[in-house]
Amino acid sequence: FRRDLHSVGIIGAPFCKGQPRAGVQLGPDVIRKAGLVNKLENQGCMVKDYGNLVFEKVSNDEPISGTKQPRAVGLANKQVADAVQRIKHDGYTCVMLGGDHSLAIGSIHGHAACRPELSVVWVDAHADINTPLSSPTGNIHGQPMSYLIPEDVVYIGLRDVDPGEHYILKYLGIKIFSMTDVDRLGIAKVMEQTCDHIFSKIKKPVHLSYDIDALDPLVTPATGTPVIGGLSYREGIYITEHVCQTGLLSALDVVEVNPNLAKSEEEVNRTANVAVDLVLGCFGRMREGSHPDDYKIPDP
Ligand code: 4U7
Ligand code: MN
Ligand code: MN
Ligand code: MN
Repeated sequence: FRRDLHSVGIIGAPFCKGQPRAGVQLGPDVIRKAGLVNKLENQGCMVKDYGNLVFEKVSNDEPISGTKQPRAVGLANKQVADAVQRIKHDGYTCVMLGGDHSLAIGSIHGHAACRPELSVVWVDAHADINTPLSSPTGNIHGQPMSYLIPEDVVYIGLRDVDPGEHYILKYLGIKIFSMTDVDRLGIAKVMEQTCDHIFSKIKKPVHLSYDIDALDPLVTPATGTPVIGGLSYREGIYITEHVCQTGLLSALDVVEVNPNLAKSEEEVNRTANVAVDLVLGCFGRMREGSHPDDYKIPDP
């Protein structure tokens, strides 16, 4: 029942230009307002909140061969990469709160600058591996993986993959656990096999990129591209508990929370609370409970 000491560095990235729906830039503050920092501290974490990045307006950001707002996305990701690099350099496990998923370009790039051997676990309804040529929408939040070349990648939760993306995944032989695989194997086997895959040679630092739309829309309704048939709350949390137990989590993204797309205040809170629970699961929260090493039963 050991409680590990986690030091957590949080960076907010209030950015929405990797996709067309306003509101996802409010994600970092909505997640903080659900009590993220306090709850992490209450479970024994050392937390430093680096605040929110400030993104300057980019004018004349015309599409380039269908790809939308490429300059704004490029500049924002440069800032995210620098921030993540700084937080890793300061010795923290980095938590990047999005914002849309295009920000994973900078988050993983900055992380890889400090930990070149990292592996990626991508939890998402979508594969986000469209190239500018294969993309049906031109939205860069559907493309980040195509700009990244980590060696070890595992996908979990896929259920809405474009034809071009499916071709790329098969062509490159990328390990995927679709929702069909989650149904067949159960989440425990999926996580066992995920770790077998990424730790087959050496123990590598893990970058967990968690798109909130991996969960079922009933669990996390406030998001831009919801897809029916997603992970349950329990499966979603199990992933974080398992990654935590490896002791190798080095950076985490929580992205695509969009409070403007909720049908009620309750849906905003539901989504934000689940986002917080995912972070807590990554940093030692166990559903069976836990206690500090030096815990003493109170005297009568
Ligand atoms: B998210 C899509 F075409 N594949 O490329 C695309 F269906 O970060 C959706 O996972 C991408 O939410 C979803 O635009 C991006 C579309
Ligand atoms: Mn998604
Ligand atoms: Mn995504
Ligand atoms: Mn989305």
